[in-house]
Amino acid sequence: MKNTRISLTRHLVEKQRVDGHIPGQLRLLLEVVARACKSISHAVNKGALGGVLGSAGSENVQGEVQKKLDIIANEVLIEANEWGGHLAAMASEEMEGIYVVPNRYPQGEYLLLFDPLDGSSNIDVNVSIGTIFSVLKMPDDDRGVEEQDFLQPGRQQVAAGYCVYGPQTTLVLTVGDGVDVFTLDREQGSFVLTREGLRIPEDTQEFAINMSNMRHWDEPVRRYVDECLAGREGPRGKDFNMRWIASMVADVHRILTRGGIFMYPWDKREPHKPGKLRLMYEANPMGWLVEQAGGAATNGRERILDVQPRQLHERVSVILGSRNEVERVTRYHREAAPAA
Ligand code: P6P
Repeated sequence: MKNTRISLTRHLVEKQRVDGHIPGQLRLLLEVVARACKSISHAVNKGALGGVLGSAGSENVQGEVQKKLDIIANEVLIEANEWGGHLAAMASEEMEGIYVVPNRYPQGEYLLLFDPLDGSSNIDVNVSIGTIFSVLKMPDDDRGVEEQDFLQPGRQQVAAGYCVYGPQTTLVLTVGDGVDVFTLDREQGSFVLTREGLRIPEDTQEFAINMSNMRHWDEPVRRYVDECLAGREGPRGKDFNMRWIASMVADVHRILTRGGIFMYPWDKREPHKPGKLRLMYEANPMGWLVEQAGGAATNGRERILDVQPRQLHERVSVILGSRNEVERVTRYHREAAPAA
C-alpha cells in the first residue's frame, strides 16, 4: 500500500511555505535535532551490544553520575548542530557553561537548550528515556552571545519538543500552533507524522508523583494526593490510578497521550532548592507542549512559562498535565499561602 503518511521534513516545509509559520532557519534546526535524535535512538537501542551502558565515571554540573549514554547523546547533539549556521550557542544539562558555535562556522539567530538523555537512571534497566529540547531566539544586539541571553522566560520559546526512546521512537513537537507527533519509521529511516493536534483531556483519574517522598511534601501536595487516595468514598468521588516511571519524558508522553497530572514539587529534603527538575531544558519545553495541547503547567503558584530564570541550571517545582487537576493543586497552594 502506498505510504500515505507525510514525513517530518514535508510537515515542516509546509509550515514554512504554506503557513509561513516558521522561518527556514528554524525548520533546518528542527530537522537537524530530529536527525540527532535518530542517532541517539540508534545508540540507545544497541544497549549492552554497543558497550554504551553503565556509568561514564564522571559527574555533571548537577553533581549527578553521568552515564556513558548521557555523554554520547550530548556529543551527538553538539556535533549535529554546531556547523549548520542556524545556532549562536547551545546549553545542556550535561555542560556547566554555554557552548558557543565555533568561529569556523557561521553563527545563527537561535539558541538551543537540551537535556540530552533524560531519565538516565532507567538506561541500564531498559525503561523508556528521552531527549528534551527548547529553542529560543537570540536577543537583538550586536554583541557576542553570553549565558544571560539564554535567561528568557519559557513563554519566549519558538519551538520545543522531546524524543522518547521506548517501544517506538517518537518525536513530539510544537512551534506554537499545537502539538504534533512523529514516529520513527526505521525502514524509511525518517520520522513520519502519526498524530496531529494532540489534546490533553481536561480531567483525569491518574496522577504521577514519587510517593516515597510523601513525608517531605508541603501541605497542598499532601492534601491533593490524600484526596486522590481516598477515592470514590473521599471528596473527589472517584478512584485514581498512579504511575511513576521516573523518566519525565515517558510520564509526560503518557499524560499528553491520555491525560493525567505529573508532579515533582518542592519538598523538605533540600528546602533551599525550589524543586528537582530544571527550568530551562525540562520544565519550560514540557510546560509549553502541555499548554499547547490544552493542559496547564505551574510551579504551584505561577505559570511555569512566566518564571524569570536567574541561572542556566536553576530548578523549579513542576505541576503539569490535565488543566482542571493542575488548577486544583495550584489553588490548594494559594489557599495554603495566599501571600507567597
Ligand atoms: P526520582 C530523571 O532523573 C528525572 O530528572 C526526571 O526525568 C524524572 O521525572 C525524575 O528525575 C525522577 O526523579 O527522584 O523519582 O528518581
